[in-house]
Amino acid sequence: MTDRILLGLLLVALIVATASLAQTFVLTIAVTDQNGHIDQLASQFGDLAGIVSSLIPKQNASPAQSNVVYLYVVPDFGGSTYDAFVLPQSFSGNTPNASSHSNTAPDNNITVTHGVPIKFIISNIDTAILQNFTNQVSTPFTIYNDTASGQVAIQYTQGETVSKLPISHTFTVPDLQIDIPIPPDTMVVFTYTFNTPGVYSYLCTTPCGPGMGLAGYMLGYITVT
Ligand SMILES: [Cu+2]
Repeated sequence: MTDRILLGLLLVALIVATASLAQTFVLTIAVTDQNGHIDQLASQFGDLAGIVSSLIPKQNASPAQSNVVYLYVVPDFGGSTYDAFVLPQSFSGNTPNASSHSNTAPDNNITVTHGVPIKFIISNIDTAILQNFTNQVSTPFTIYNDTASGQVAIQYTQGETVSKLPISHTFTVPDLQIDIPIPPDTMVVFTYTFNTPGVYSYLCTTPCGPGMGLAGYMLGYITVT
């Protein structure tokens, strides 16, 4: 019985508090309104609960999945010679010690949704030329390069052959025939639609050091949901 009274009192207090909050809100709108449309605004903003909830960031909602994936290629990211694919959110400015087995590998795993075009933007700050790349283009891509005469974008279309292109690394998904060459000091952009949910490894096939084939460095996983 006492519990019910307490609950009732709490409910009344809550109603009073909400009502006074509503008044404050309407008053604020009235003051800030310069056109004198107070009544209109008041009725327009009558649904206070709806307004307030729309103003509060939905912190518990799952993060919106972006259809753009930004990826850095960072030479010596894990210490000397340990090059890596690095997600912007994982780049802290510190160098993880890749040769230490006790060290947790950086998270460079990517999650995307199947059936929608995903744009990959890969920024490579490595200036090393480690291999010449030759292959037929399966997934079209564009290489952006800064030259003495300005920025140059070179597009590679499906079916054409790339011949002896000097590269630092590749972005390769063996299961999906994605094989994108990454020349030194460039940005490489391509769009791919993953059709089947699953987990796919992405890696660099250029002999670029001990980061090659090492999860968190030149190897990561793409989860397609
Ligand atoms: Cu590499």
